[in-house]
Amino acid sequence: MAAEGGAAPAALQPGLVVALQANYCWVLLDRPGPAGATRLLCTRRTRLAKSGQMICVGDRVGVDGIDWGSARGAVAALEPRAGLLERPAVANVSLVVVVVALAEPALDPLQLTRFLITAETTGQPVQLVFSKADLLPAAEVEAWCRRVSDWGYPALAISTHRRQGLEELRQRLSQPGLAVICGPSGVGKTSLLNALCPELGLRVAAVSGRLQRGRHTTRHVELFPLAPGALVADTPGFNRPELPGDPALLPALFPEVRQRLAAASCRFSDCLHQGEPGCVVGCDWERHGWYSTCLAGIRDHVERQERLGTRPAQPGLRRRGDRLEPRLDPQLRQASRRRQRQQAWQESREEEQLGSLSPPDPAG
Ligand SMILES: Nc1nc2c(ncn2[C@@H]2O[C@H](COP(=O)(O)OP(=O)(O)OP(=O)(O)O)[C@@H](O)[C@H]2O)c(=O)[nH]1
Ligand SMILES: [Mg+2]
Ligand SMILES: [Zn+2]
Repeated sequence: MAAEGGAAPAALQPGLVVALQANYCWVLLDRPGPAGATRLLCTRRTRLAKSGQMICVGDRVGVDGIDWGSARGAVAALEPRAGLLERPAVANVSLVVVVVALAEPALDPLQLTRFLITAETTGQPVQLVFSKADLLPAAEVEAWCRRVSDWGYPALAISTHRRQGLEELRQRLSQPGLAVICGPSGVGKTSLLNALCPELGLRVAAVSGRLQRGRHTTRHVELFPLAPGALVADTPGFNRPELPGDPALLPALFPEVRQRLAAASCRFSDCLHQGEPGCVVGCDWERHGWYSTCLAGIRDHVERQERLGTRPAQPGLRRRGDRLEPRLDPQLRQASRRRQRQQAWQESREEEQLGSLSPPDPAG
């Protein structure tokens, strides 16, 4: 690989990060190189690492120092991102597909709400998919679909076993852009990709234990082409999505609130819609209780951070030891992959130990 620095910089080869592997990433080049090479295993230039810029699957990058013989190179530039899903980390997302099973594991509306909140933080369209429709009577499937439609999410009910709903899903995923499939472990995210593209032959595994939880079969985010210009990301399942760090961000992440605020504005500009007299959002919507639970969770988290002195003193600044540093653009912030790995590992340990009966912790 070429040395860093050097004389006149060679033109960068543009490409897309399709997978990460330890300290390397796989880049799919926009234009094939000599002998038709399209995928390069790349390191990351130290100046990118020093600027704190994490590379995510879905990032558009510029590669230099290419050794065509061994199909290796180095990522030297990172293009600005349009939409970032924080966990699982995927950049330039244009559609977030939240998949939850109707059974095995049982559908938990609060957990689903937390996935929807995470999906909404991208600012991109969200498609809800109910998997394993073969495990419930049709009337119950329909009841779930009506219920979430009232939340603002028309859902697709699918079954890979019965090949039900797959063509509708294929159409949705074949739109140009990058669709990311996320949801709890064991709901059948990878199975549905296999059903759409049998040639992928991705690994899936049966759910296990009393609670029929997933076994964290998919370990890495990876992009697959589904149609011209349409990529789909399979992601590792996890069970407890985090909530935003600021209570004021929460209302806009609920379609029910957005819809009510579009029709009339609230009397209070900083209203958190907790049933105050005169609040236009009110409490007469199904998820209001979970909205309040999430809000309380975020507030507890903020209080805990303030007590421990780990809360940023001012927006735009963050505490590092006893220093305050400018907060990086959240789009480019170094997300703590290690923390996410630890959490996934912890979750799989908990599940191995027969799973716990406690509901997801609203404080994240
Ligand atoms: N009954 C039923 N089971 C299904 C269906 N689709 C997938 N499964 C089963 O669900 C289990 C988990 O499937 P996976 O595709 O590995 O689940 P995943 O969401 O990718 O799980 P992680 O990779 O751990 O996040 C497997 O045993 C599948 O056979 C379905 O439509 N109906
Ligand atoms: Mg999987
Ligand atoms: Zn209000």
